Amino acid sequence: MDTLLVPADSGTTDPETGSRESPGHPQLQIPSLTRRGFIRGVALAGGGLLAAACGPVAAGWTFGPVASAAPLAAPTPGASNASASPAGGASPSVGAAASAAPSGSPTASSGPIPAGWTQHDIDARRAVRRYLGNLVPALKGVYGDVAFAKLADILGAADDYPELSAKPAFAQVPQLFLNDALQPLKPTLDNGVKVFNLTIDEINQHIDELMPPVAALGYNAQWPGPTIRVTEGDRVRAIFTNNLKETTGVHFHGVQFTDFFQDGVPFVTQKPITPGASYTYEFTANTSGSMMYHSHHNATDQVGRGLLAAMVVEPKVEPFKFDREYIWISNDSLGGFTINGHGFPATVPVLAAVGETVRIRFMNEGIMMHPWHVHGNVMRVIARDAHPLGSAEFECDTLGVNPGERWDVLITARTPGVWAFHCHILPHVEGTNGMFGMVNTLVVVPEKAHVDAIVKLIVS
Ligand SMILES: [Cu+2]
Repeated sequence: MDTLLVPADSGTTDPETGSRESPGHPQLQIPSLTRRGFIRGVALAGGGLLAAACGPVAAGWTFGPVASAAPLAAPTPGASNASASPAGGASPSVGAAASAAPSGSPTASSGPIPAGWTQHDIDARRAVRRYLGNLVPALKGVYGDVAFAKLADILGAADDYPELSAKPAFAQVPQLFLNDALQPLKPTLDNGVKVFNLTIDEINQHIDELMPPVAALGYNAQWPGPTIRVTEGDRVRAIFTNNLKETTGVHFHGVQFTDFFQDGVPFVTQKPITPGASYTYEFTANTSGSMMYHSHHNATDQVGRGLLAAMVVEPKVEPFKFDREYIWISNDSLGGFTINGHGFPATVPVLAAVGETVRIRFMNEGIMMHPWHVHGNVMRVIARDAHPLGSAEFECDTLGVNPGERWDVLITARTPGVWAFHCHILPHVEGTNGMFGMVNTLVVVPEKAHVDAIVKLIVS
């Protein structure tokens, strides 16, 4: 089983403590792909796309109840994203925040608008161009000449557009998640206890490289924080050092504690963790499944700003068979509608070869329900909130995940293609400037070697 993938950030993990150094600005370098002669070469610096990424933004991005309520209201045509400014402005709605920057610059598109199109079409296409970036030329070797010709036509590759020479949007941001396989948070052992050392930090989070980074929070300077992965029956000790200027508390969500003072709720089971202080939680992971850890103090604000992460307790004997595993944490506060701390087109695709089965662990750390819909494929739902469904397993293509819930699904890839995979509350995913926010894809390729090649391309 490959525990997925994905672009490791350039941060480093201290082997002793598991603490991560913040990687700062994007460091990923993807080598240029062979252009295969379907366009003429263009030397275009990807730096042009990074122009907006400078200082962090605090004011105007601060999460508040007014902002959170905005996406639930009927969107006002033309007001949802085109006019919003994530860098300034007063309290943009989260919907506006999620969609404004990536495609809000019509001047970025050049050339005439094709007959029958509007600026919406130009912007919508550009978002997808940014999502795929310079992976597009590689798709010829994956899907073959006929399919590739169609894709190239759909994207207008003959225009030799700038994004064709740039890394995919998801490779341009730091702290790409799902990388615990590459840089796991390794515990130390103390008399059989697995000891995890974590920090709670103020960070600058790039929801999308075209957006100014947002002033966020993160465990070990990551949003989401590093996955804590243990085995059923393990004794776990998690030591958190609070580097914030405010108090906090950490709750392990889904753990069936035997000592309620480990439950992480300030003023119920503990005093809050003060700035500069450390606090130790210790418990036995008695049950297995998909769990989370997050702030349980001023949580609307602190979780909304990024104090959220996955905890996976492996069973002693894994009853399910799967080839790859993805953690999919949604949030809908600071930075808009995000999957693992990023919004489309900076979301990281799910990859699978035909015949492979992927396990996705949906975790909702937000304040709204999100119905995840996969195109062209079927999800077999195997567990809810770390409880296997057994004979109640079912299949669907749209699965609502409420705040606090974890749902585990298996998808067996059967048909090659780039399949949309998105929240189906439409204001969370698409606006007048095209798709944004909670949009991703399931990329099914014919051979496992194709997955390996794409991963290598991404992480190299
Ligand atoms: Cu949604």
